Amino acid sequence: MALSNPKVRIYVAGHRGLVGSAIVRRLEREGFTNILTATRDQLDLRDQAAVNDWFRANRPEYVFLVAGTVGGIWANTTRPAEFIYDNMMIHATVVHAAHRFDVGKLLYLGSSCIYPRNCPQPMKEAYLLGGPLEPTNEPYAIAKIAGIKLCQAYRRQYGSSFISAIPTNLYGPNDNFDLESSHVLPALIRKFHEARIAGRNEVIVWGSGSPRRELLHVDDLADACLFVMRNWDEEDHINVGTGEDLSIRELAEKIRDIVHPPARLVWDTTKPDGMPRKLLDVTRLHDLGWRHSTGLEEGIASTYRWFLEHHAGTAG
Ligand code: GFB
Repeated sequence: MALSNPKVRIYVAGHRGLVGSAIVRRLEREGFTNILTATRDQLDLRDQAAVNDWFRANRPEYVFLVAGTVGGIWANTTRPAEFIYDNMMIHATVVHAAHRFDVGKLLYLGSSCIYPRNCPQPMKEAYLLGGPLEPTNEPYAIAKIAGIKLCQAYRRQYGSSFISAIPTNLYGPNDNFDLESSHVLPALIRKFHEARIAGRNEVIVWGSGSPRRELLHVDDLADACLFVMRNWDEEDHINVGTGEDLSIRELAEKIRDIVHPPARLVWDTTKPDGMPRKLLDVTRLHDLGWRHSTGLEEGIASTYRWFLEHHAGTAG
């Protein structure tokens, strides 16, 4: 069945996460009625036998493989074993089961941290494996690169229609706001919010403020995922981003201006900067006809509203 038939069976692996929940919302909005999901308790995606049984019983026709152990720079630095093991296993079991049980098409998501640390900017798809990786996220990046190579290998050997997209840094509803494991944008929303509630006018921001990041709202990513599922069927991966970046200092100032304007930024330079810059070259996606639609200020404001509705009671 085509991805226009509302009855087509679509498995979203990782439906409770930032990305998976956005894809489910997007699919529901389009009227799909057979969206398949499984919680961690129902299915351990690291267990090949369990994943095979689940695919045999549920027979998905399309798979969005967006499950994994993810986190910000500190989680990557302090939990490298989980980041490499969980992700290598999850990617392998799902790709293998998708092949065994004849999935029509699978979309796998990588991450912009898979490009070399000193990659020329903006980063074209062809720059993958052109140099050493950023040490703070090397285990995660290796697992993500392996996922892309899995999709390519199954396509080459078995003709599987498995594709990979590489999203830039993401944010939005259902993000992780835990200060130890989150990414910079949700962490700073929470830090400025807590300072505002406590009447404090200083907020600690990690690193030097000079690294640059490109940020994409997860609803735009979900839109792009459906778009590439429908419009891309190549061995090569495809970048998904906005094509624009800003420094961490500029990002922190934007978040401050929305959440707690009187606050002053205090830099904790004992924390790592990570990759100096990772701006994706999105020419390939733009040429196919897709562009993001959520501006950064608008996205920060709506994510802050989401945070207020879902977390503010516990966070400050
Ligand atoms: O978002 P983030 O954790 O991930 O950090 P990466 C981005 C930048 O923001 C780094 C700085 O330079 C951080 O030092 N930063 C400033 C902060 N204040 C904070 C804060 O309070 N919390 C956090 N988390 N950062 C991760 C990778 O890299 O991003 C993964 O480790 C993955 O592999 C993911 O690719 C998208 O962009 O540095």
